[in-house]
Amino acid sequence: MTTDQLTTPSSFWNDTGKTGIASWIFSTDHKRIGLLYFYSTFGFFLVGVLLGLLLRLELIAPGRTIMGPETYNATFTVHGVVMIFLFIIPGMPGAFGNLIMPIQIGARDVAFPRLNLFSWWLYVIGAVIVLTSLFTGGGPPDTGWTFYVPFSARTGTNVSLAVLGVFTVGFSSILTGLNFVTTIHRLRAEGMTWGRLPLFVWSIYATAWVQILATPILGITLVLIMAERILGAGLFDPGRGGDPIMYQHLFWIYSHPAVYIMILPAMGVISDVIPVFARKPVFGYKMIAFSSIAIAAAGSLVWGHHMFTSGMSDTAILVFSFLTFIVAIPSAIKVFNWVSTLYKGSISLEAPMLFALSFILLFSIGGLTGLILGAAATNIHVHDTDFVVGHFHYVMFGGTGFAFFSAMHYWLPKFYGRKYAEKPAIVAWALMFTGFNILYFSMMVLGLKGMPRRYYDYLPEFAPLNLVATIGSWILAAGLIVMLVNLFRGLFWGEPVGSNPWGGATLEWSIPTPPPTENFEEEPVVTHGPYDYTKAGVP
Ligand code: HEM
Ligand SMILES: [Cu+2]
Repeated sequence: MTTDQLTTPSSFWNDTGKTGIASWIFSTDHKRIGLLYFYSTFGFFLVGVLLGLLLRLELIAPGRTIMGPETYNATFTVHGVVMIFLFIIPGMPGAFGNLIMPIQIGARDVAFPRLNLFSWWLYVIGAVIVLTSLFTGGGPPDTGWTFYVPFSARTGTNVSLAVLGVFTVGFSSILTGLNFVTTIHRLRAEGMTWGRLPLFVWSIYATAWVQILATPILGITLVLIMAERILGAGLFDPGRGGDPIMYQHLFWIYSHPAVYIMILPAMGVISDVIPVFARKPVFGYKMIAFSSIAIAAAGSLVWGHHMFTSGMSDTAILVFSFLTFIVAIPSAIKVFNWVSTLYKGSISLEAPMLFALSFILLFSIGGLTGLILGAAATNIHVHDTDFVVGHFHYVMFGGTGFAFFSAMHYWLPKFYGRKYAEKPAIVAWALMFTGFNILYFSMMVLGLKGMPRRYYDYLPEFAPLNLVATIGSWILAAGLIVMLVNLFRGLFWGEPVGSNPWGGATLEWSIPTPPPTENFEEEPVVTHGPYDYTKAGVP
């Protein structure tokens, strides 16, 4: 192809009307909004990475290295808040949910395009409020991303503003959920039955319900913190008849389901990437789709596993522990089905697939260590140690992060019309995979040995592994830089790609690259399932 891809007359890059920056920040096109979300959430990911590297640098040796205890507290809090509320929760639905889901169901846009734009704006406003909290009032919050009372009610740092920012971002998440549920119910093309929905759409659908049902609880909880701080309401202060444990319940009733907002769309990406690069229909389509819903439902009942040491009753501990084990079943079903899809496939190891395969391994390590934490007896020993930090980075970074990178390599060329170079992508993947495991495996071992989390200093016996972990973080960062340079150089100046570079059978591969403004010249009539590769490239 010799023509400049981005100037194809009908491409969404040229839709007329507004120009310049206004054509982006006031656009109601789901593709433009998807890219806005992509750049804003991924930008915050990079901010979070920088803070994470600073944490690791402080921990390279015992004692003070680059920052004192107060700064360390603020740094891990802002690292956590940025990564959770500004990157990983809004990232996948906002960026790839928006870019891909409407096309995969054969729609021209989401059900409420203007509400979609409003959601992005709310996200930006919330993010700006969070950033403002760092430089105003008593300075950056130092409570940890969980804002636990009574400390969060008393600390002089700027918790109120940070909480208001997170509250605003939460609204954005609820509205996105409503928009996506409506879109998937109402805007599927003719022939796009529920049994033909790509698994990514199923996962976005399950996620959207969690966004709608769980996020309001976080909203209320955050408002209560503000009431506590600003009005002295005494809701969580035992001195005034309040109950601090109540806060933990309210917080985790949202925040455990929120981990499914983080991981379900990632599982959807993997379910779409694995069959394409194994050149085989997905194994157990119905079970994968059903397990997304099962995870979303069962996951709503397990929040107490974050509170085993809080003084809950033995009955509550037993029930929450048992229910936690139940959630492992649908997750394991997915892993089994992905591995079965690989079995006897003709596997092609390009970048999206390498990231997807590492997702399976890293997510499995994250999930299995989650069971160690879910069992009350073992939990007590590793509670609040680096074992927990290792565990959740395996799930959130090794899982969702790597799935996000897979999606970036797999889907972004569709929107830019150009592709990254394969060899540097593989080098980047190898560096990241190696660095990641050195970093977080060391932290898990440290946790088992008793190294507590959220401390800027530690006993000398923990020094060697902390040094190893910090070196791991540099290898990881080096891989990240190679990936970014290669990916963006490719998207803007790389080799042009056609409409279906990977041979996929879902609808996004049946329209031109880059997609036209309204996706489909005429409404598609879907005649086959999403993994029927004999029909690749046709609706
Ligand atoms: C290069 C990348 C990263 C590095 C080096 C890093 C490093 C760290 C370290 C050392 C801590 C522990 C602080 C402590 O307990 O003393 C931490 C905590 C945390 N990280 Fe990361 N991290 C990275 C990426 C991520 C990602 C991608 C996510 C989520 C998407 C994430 C989410 C969190 C959260 C939620 C905490 C807990 C904060 C708290 O205790 O309140 N991190 N990180
Ligand atoms: Cu949980």
